[in-house]
Amino acid sequence: ASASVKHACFQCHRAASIMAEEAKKLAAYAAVDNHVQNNQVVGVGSGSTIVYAVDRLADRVRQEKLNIICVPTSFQARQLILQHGLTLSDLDRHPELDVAIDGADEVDADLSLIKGGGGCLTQEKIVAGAAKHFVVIADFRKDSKALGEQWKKGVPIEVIPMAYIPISRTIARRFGGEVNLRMAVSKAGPVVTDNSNFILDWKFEQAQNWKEVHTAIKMIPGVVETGLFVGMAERAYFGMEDGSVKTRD
Ligand code: ABF
Repeated sequence: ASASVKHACFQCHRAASIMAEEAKKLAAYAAVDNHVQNNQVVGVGSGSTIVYAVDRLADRVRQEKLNIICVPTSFQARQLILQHGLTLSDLDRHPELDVAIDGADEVDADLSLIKGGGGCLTQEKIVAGAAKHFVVIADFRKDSKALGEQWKKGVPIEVIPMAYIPISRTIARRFGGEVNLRMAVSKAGPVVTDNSNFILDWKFEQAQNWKEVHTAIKMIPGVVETGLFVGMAERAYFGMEDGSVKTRD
């Protein structure tokens, strides 16, 4: 009996992850179809959901013969752009973007986001901030009323390596909760970002005024950026379990 229970759980897990992948694709396709037009400069986010957006973008560029220039938010995004044969640029040549599309770890009712589960938050925020429109794509698991409801790993914070201990102590003292240095999967050392920095994950205990907290954390010497994106996203697309796409403005 226990073997069949295990088997059933594996099947459920597999069905749930297939559903989540389908939901990511729905959100990504909707965002690319609604927000990308010919002759635009597009910011390309990071993570697994953005892979579907780049697939769709590349299909549209080929089929509709669009002239699109892409600015990446990470090494991963850069590779995706190149692998799909899209035109790669940067903020030196294209400091103003028409739209940036990116994933998120959690999106609350006010469109405040936690980002940086993949460690690319600083470049993601720079690119989103340079765009006229910033659009988020996510599956139904990222949709929440208040930050922390769904994403349990905390707020990622990129820091200068030599400062990670004082910063961790200051955040825990002032805002409560627990702050951990993010380690590589091998546990051999810390995760190092595309900017050669470390990532702290702050597991907060209660909802906060995210704008104030973000600003206060940014003021701590050695903090490069926080994964709190407040007042930046214009719209979020959620792929839902029933195959629909939900939007939030
Ligand atoms: C990036 O990728 C990050 O800011 C966020 O942490 C993550 C979302 O990844 P996924 O699309 O794989 O859920 O956008």
